[in-house]
Amino acid sequence: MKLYYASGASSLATHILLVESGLTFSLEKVNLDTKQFEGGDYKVLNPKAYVPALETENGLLTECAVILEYIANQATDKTFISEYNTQDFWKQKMWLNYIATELHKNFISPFRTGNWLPNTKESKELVYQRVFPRLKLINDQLEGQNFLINNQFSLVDPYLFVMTNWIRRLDFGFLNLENLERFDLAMRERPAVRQVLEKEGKPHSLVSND
Ligand SMILES: N[C@@H](CCC(=O)N[C@@H](CS)C(=O)NCC(=O)O)C(=O)O
Repeated sequence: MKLYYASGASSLATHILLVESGLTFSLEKVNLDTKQFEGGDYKVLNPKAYVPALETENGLLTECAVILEYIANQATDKTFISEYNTQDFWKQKMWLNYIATELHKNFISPFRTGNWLPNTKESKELVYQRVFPRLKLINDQLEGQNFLINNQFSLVDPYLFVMTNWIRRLDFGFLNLENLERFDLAMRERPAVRQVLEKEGKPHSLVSND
């Protein structure tokens, strides 16, 4: 498997789950500004022109939530995804979809080309207004637990971690989101998360791609 990623982008979630899973994979860094990677024009490979994308024996997969589900299904550790058609399985689906549609897309600036984070005071404020109530809902779910479902690490947590990492990057702070801060710190304690953050290094710029 080969993961196409950009530092600190939503691809971080898939990168973390790949390391957690112990599966063999390689990495290909994509420059989101130029849409180039070492192998050439990324748009030719993935016409959606965004990350993550995962090259698999089942073809090129896109959409972060789907890739997370794919990795969890390939892993020998079966704790990342619940058994099909159980209550927890559907809970995981709901949270993945919630993070993808209510959070991920709302973190994106409507004033930029591409799907990237806001970089002006005004756009940051607008994004904060949109994401705060949605983050608060998750914060309340996390009362008394470190991970989103049954206090056990699962495929949804790396995706949520991308969001808490963006809270930090955008300097939003965790006021009234203290459970989310605790979650973020618990994630940072995981060896896989540390390893991936170190490997990805400095995140993709907030100032380019306007
Ligand atoms: N619907 C896609 C959205 C992916 C997406 O928005 N990726 C962003 C990074 S977080 C990206 O690559 N944007 C390209 C750009 O801004 O040029 C998914 O859920 O994976």
